[in-house]
Amino acid sequence: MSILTRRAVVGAGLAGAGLLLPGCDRLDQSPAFRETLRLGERVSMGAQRLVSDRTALAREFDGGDISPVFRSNGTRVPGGTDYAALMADKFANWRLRVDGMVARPLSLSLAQLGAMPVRSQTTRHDCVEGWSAIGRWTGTPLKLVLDATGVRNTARYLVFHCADLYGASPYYESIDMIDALHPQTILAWALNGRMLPVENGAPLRLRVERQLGYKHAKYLMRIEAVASLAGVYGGKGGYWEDSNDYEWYAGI
Ligand SMILES: Nc1nc2c(c(=O)[nH]1)N[C@H]1C(S)=C(S)[C@@H](COP(=O)(O)O)O[C@H]1N2
Ligand SMILES: [Mo]
Repeated sequence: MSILTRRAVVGAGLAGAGLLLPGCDRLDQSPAFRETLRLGERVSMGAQRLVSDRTALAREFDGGDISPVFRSNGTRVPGGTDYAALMADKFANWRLRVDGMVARPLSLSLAQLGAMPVRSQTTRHDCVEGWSAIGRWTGTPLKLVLDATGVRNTARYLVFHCADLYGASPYYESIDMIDALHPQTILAWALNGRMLPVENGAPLRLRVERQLGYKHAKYLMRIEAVASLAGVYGGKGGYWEDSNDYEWYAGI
């Protein structure tokens, strides 16, 4: 911001408060100057809105608001012998890989995730297919996992690789670092006080509460930090983005 604009903004603020400074009076009359001021305001308000919107919290509900049934959508149980074997021993042999652009790749068991600090939140899930449900999710804040693995600051996205296939393509999703570090972004292993049911993504699913349902990847197997989404599967950042042109950023 130039000194002229800075002075002008201060002057305008005082004018708005009914304390117009005499020295600013003439400058304030100039149409060109007024235009510059309006433009400056628009730009900074736009930037402000962008930042605050992305970091604001999603609404949290009370226990009494929890839906009697949290319906399942998409895959209800991943096919294939690998997932069947994991399910058979209640996910004792399941591991979450965290790799890509990280200093220390990790392989985390459910017990290890459960031993980390926990967050619970009662939120509304909105699916593009036109239904919503309120549930209480409990899990590990994603930020803590990222801190443990040392994500490089050149990484721009996280890719969530899932256990289920749609034909030959695995379900996957991705988010940027603003959502990754958001306090309500958790790796959930419980729903409504019980271990996550298979139909809702056992043993672990993403909750990214400021976005629509399809971003909340279920059946997580691997989180990969990348600089670009271009080389990942179809390149659009998610299964539905690749196959049906869904929006990559599905903010609500
Ligand atoms: N791995 C995987 N994740 C997924 C899906 C899926 O089919 N497979 N469906 C998505 C969609 S469209 C929605 S609305 C939610 C549904 O979550 P729920 O089954 O717990 O209701 O999961 C999302 N995550
Ligand atoms: Mo959905």
